[in-house]
Amino acid sequence: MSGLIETVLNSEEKIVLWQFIGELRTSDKRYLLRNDIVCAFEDFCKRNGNSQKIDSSPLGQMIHYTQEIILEEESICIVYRPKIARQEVYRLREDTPIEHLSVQQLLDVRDHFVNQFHPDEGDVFEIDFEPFYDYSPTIRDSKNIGKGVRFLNRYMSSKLFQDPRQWLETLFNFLSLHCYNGITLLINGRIKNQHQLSEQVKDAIFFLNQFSDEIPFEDFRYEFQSMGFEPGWGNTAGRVKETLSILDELIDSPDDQVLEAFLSRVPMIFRIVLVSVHGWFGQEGVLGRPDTGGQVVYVLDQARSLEQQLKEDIILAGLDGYGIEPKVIILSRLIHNSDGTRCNQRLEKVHGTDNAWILRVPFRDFNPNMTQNWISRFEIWPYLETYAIDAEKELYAQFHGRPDLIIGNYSDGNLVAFLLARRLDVTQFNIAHALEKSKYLFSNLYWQDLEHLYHFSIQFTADLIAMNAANCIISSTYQEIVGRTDSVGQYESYESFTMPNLYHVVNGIELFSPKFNVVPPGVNENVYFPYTRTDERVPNKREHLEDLLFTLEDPSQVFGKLDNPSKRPIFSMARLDRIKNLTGLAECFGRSPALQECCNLILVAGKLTVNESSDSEEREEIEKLYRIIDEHNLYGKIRWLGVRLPKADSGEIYRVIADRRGVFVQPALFEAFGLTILEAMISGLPTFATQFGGPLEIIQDKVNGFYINPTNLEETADKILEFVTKCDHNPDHWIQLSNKAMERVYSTYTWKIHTSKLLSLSRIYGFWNFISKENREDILRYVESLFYLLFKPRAKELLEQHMHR
Ligand code: UDP
Ligand code: LCN
Repeated sequence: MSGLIETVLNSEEKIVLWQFIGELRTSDKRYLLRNDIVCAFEDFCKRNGNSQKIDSSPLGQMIHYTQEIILEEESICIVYRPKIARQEVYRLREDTPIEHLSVQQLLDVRDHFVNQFHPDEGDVFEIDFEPFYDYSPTIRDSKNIGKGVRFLNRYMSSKLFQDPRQWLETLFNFLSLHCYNGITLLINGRIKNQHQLSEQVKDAIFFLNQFSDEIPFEDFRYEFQSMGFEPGWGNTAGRVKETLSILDELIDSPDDQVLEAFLSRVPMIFRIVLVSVHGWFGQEGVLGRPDTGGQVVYVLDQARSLEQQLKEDIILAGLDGYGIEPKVIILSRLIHNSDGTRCNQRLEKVHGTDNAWILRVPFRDFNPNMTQNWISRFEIWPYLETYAIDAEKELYAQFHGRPDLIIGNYSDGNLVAFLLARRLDVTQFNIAHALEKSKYLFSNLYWQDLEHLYHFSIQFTADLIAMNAANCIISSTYQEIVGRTDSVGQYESYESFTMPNLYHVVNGIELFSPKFNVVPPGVNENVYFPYTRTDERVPNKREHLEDLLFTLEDPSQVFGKLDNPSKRPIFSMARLDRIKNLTGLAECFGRSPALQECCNLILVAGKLTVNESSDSEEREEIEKLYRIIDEHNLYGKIRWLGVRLPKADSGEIYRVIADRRGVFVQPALFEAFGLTILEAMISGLPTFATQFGGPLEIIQDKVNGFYINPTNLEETADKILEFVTKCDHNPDHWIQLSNKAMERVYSTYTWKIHTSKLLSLSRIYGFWNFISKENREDILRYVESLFYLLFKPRAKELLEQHMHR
């Protein structure tokens, strides 16, 4: 048992604990999550004049690490998380010894809580991935989670180097594989086996010693070829010699760093597919629509940056003269009824690139009412398997062959990436962007009630399939994987959970697997840059946006006329979905006359009227926002822009707010990462962002921004008020914070850092895929059975519902 719990139960604090539990029982809630527990405990301590208990006492600490409390008739069940990625479950009764519960028992307790525990009807299906992770090593220390590649290199090198003869053969086979459109790369048939490889490498280094470093590869290409070497080692004698020397070291005295250095140079990635299926995927006029936000921004920026980096790598490898051209394809869906967007266009070049494309493949017309139109990400499942089959053919045609790497995005894109990678035998990477399971609280426990709206039974199954099949998972933050000491990670929430009456997951993902790597995104620095760079800003645009934000009277675009447009602006921009919680920010502002006294609230959200939307959450949020404005009489204090801004304008808008010394607030109930936070910060805006999710890692509280708890409206208003009051007294305070925000983004969140890391990973995980293929087959077979036996029948059922709509 945890020492801390033992201390509490063996001391007088036990009485206080039961008093607290007694108080919890007086409210209606029987299942409390951490935020509820901490708030209730703070309240309890304050009312009992015991505020010092909150943090410092053993009971306070125990509460701090308690993630869940389930109030049973005569006992309580607590889910205790003493460490990152470690969960313990206990049942406590007042006069009986504490009982330790297993994961299975916890899942039964949860089922029981929702009246779905039916042991007499037989056992529930259990999903357990643990036995399948024997193909892979596991990281021991949780602080190394997310640095998988480092660990993997060490593991691979120690394994490979245990048997040098076998290792050399593996290396030889791997090097013999590489070619591009019929052009052989690296080594040719003159090197017939591993022994010759080892000898020829030394001879080649000796041969290269006669040239000075800058001599181009072309000058010695033919002699080099006769020794068994083909292009791909470098563009100059110096670079070729360096690469061969690394290989020589890898053969003679290998270690993990040499392995990484060598693999990072192997020219094996030229053609990349980024799968992003559901959204309105376009370059203009799509942002702010339901389901289309940061993922589109991320994938477009990533595609641009990948193309650029691949070009640089090709030049460095000496391959640019051979007709070798990188190609990046963003695979999305073609939407026939495209509502003024380009989503009905099959092929579109990505702006600012030579060879990056959006390839849109339509869903098969099972049901034209659905498939010709935009389909919510929650409804898309029945169309994905056949989509993958069709997309495979189109990709083959576009690339004139197979891609070298497939990166999935979001649950649907990751599932398609799995199907494609399996069929094409290509390395699969996943990027979650957002795992809905963490976004919608209790989404698994109450899945049956929510199924008609969200179909989580299909989505969570798809998530399990794709995340376990992937060779590598890219996450934007560490907390996305395993949270922090006080919060559960997004992937961690898939470790064990119940879908009552459907299945129990007792081990859904190995969090300590080296497949996890944190590679944060960047921000497009041509669009989002500091407000201080006045010479790069376009005066007309600035004036136009000032008018739009603060004064323009045009009911078709803007709601609200400000009484005093010169007050400090509190700004937010997001899609109008429930979790983004723009309505929560309006409510917070509405309840604080002090904040209204010194600030205006400016919201940019895609729409103004319910008639413009077919999305149920969006319609509800629109109605709610009008209600809040009315209830708190916010007329004259708020402006709500229902516009979809062109990209360049969305950059300038943050700067205009910064000109007026405004602040940015991101009030989401949960935010997986939060690109708007990077955009606001790089523009120089002091930013207040939700403490639930990724922003916790982007911002360092009170150093370069602030955390807010969007469920605590009063505290949030006070935090903003405290800051703006300080800035009113001392304008330098705003400037100091603004500078720190900009520094934070430039030092940590750039696309250049992202892409070089991603490409290095793709080579290393590609190599691992090559050497571990056979060992991975059993996990892939298990994954496939979940796909065919669980996913497909449920997706088919959904299709039938669609047919009857
Ligand atoms: N965005 C926009 N107009 C809007 C709403 C959002 O241009 O009306 C952009 C915003 O600038 C950001 C992205 O959409 O680049 C939203 O990304 P974020 O990661 O913050 O959230 P998501 O929408 O992906 O959940
Ligand atoms: C989806 C989200 O919800 C955001 O939090 C991320 O920033 C975005 O995708 C890009 O990864």
